[in-house]
Amino acid sequence: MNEETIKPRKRWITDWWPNKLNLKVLRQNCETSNPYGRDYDYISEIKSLDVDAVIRDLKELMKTPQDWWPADFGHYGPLFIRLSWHSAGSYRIHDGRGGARNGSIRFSPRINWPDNIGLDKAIRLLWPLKKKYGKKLSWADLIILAGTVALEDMGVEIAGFSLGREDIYEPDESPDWGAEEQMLSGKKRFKEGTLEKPYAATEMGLIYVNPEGPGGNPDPKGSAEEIRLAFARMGMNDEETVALIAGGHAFGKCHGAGPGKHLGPDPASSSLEQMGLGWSYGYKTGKGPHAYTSGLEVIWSSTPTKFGLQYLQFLFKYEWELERSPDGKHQWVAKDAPEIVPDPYDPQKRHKPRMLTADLALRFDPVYAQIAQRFLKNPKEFENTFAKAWFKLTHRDMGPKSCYMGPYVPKEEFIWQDPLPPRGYELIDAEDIKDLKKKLLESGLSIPQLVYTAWSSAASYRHSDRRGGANGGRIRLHPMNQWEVNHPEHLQKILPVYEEIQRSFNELQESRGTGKKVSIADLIVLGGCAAVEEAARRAGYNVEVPFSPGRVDAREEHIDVEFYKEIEPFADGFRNYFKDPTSFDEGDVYTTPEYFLVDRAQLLTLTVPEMTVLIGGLRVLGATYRYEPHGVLTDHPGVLTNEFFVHLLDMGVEWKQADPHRYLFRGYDRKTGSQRWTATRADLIFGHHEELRAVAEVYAADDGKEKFVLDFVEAWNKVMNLDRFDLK
Ligand code: HEB
Repeated sequence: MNEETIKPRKRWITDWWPNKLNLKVLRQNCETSNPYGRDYDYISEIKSLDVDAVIRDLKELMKTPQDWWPADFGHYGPLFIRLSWHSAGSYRIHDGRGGARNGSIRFSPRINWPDNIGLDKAIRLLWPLKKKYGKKLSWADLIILAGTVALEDMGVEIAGFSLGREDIYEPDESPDWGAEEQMLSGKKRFKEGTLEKPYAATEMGLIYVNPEGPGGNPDPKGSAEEIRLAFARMGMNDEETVALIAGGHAFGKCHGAGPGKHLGPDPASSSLEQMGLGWSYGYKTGKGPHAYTSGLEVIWSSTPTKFGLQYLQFLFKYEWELERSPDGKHQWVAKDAPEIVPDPYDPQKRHKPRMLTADLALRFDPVYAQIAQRFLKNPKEFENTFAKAWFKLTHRDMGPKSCYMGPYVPKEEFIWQDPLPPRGYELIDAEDIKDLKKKLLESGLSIPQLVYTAWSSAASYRHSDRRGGANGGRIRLHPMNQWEVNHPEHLQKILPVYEEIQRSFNELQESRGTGKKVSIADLIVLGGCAAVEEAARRAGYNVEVPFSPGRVDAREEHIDVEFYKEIEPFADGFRNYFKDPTSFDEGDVYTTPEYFLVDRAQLLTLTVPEMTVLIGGLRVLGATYRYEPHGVLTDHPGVLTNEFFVHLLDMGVEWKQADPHRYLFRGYDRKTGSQRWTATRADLIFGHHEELRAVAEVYAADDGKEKFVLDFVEAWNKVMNLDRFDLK
């Protein structure tokens, strides 16, 4: 029996039907996966963590080499920085997934990526500290803290650090990393300077770009092109990019002591007795001076455990000559330089400075070069820019500043944290809420309009990086008010209605001296809640839709404009929106609307039943894109009935394709042949897909009517409050 050749005993359903819409991402990490159980609350655990003790322990551990995996230059700092960077660096802006917050670098696929070779060892080196602090310190926090403390220990004035990343206990399968079966897919993905969304890596299995250059071609300018796009996908501009690379490669080395053919398989494929470590290397001792990670053999500076400018100095000072690493990979050596770089293990030995093709990009791209030259002249600016970019890199998926924890949270607030102004006025009370609901319902705005606007505002939230959501009322402002799916032309007319209600309410409160005010952000949500309540009443159910006031209105200066421009959705099954495939931008991914529906549901942390009941409700409420009838399978839109499910599962209706893209369908009465309905893929999937159908049946049943209303209200309330960190 050998781990690489073991044949699976059984086939999984996904092996037989790989194209079946996979709902697994909506069932990840349920309570039963977490060994700490339901009552565990990481956030309250870390309140009693002695962070300074952890930092002291880390500093000691970093400088205590272990025989089983020796430390280059006697310091694990560079390795830990690479670990943090690879944990955080696969974040991408388009879906906010892939970052450091859940510690998923410990699991497949990430732990097995060829770009992460060696990080299995880095994590294992940290195990004594994880063991010591147990439930008070997650792997996710420890990994980012390790890199940050390493920077500090080696001379960087860091910008701060926050705790608060809770671990998961199974792989995170929500990110779409790409369709390639093979790792290191070459240049295929990065075509003509574009990359499909949401990808950020130019090849499968990389964090960003191939260090040898595009597809292994040692072309520094081509590499710069790749770097620019890949780092933009991480939300980094040119300055941040230069600072990060030059700052990161101030430290450590590349590992490629011998030929790659001696390298063992990745952790998931390696033999049982390797105990989860991968890539054993059969060349000489296979570690320390004989280690193999990237197959490149490069030491950038003569002070690889000390922060400084040498990387940039060498980059511009020397002429670089292409050479091959001991593994035959392209790298560059400083032609006319003396042997000034120390050996990690032999104090007698010295080397010439070396660089990767991706490093030379910073010299041969004119824009990068200009920034790098400026950093060379202004070392303090370089250090500051690096420290801030590092902070952003490692914290940008943590959400607003109110989610930050611990003694080292910087005072400054950053635009990528979706800052909100302080409230500064009294909250409205239950009486006010009742009055305002009445006003909203009598304002002339229809139930579909009220619901659609509230949904558009709240469901912009994504849990992957805790951005978006109703708080801030960003839907009022550029660029979210221009998103096609948000109905810019309707919004222009709808928003003044909310503003008028706000004005008269606030004026009245002011004249009474109550100190109370209401925000548009709250009114938008409240309008949706009032409309849902009214629609339930019309269906014969007197339910109260919960509402928690306290949202504030952001102003233009609080908006990360570039970011919100970039993440405009091209699909949203909840509103039955799918951008016309003929007008897709370069880089938009074309796959099915139902795939994007599930993807969005995952970002909203919805379960399969929650997603199902929300679709059924939003449709009968008429809250569809452009208020089209697609999927509105009821003769009384605006009444909260279970009719979407009843009619969807009705065998008296026959569905037929209505357009060549197979996006739209028509439902005909089987007896009379007359057309009854139209619907999209995001509707019919609830009849087609066996698991979704199973849930739809529950709501379509004669005893499902009330359950439908109650479950819809609960799921609605969940979505409206996803970003209310102030309530938690
Ligand atoms: Fe880095 C290392 C690549 C960015 C930090 N890098 C490394 C290596 C490579 C690379 C290949 C080697 C590995 C081994 O071991 O062999 N990078 C790269 C690229 C990029 C980068 C391509 C993009 C352009 N880095 C980066 C950043 C950072 C870093 C951003 C941070 C900030 N790195 C690093 C470090 C190191 C590396 C620290 C060292 C490690 C050791 O020493 O171990």
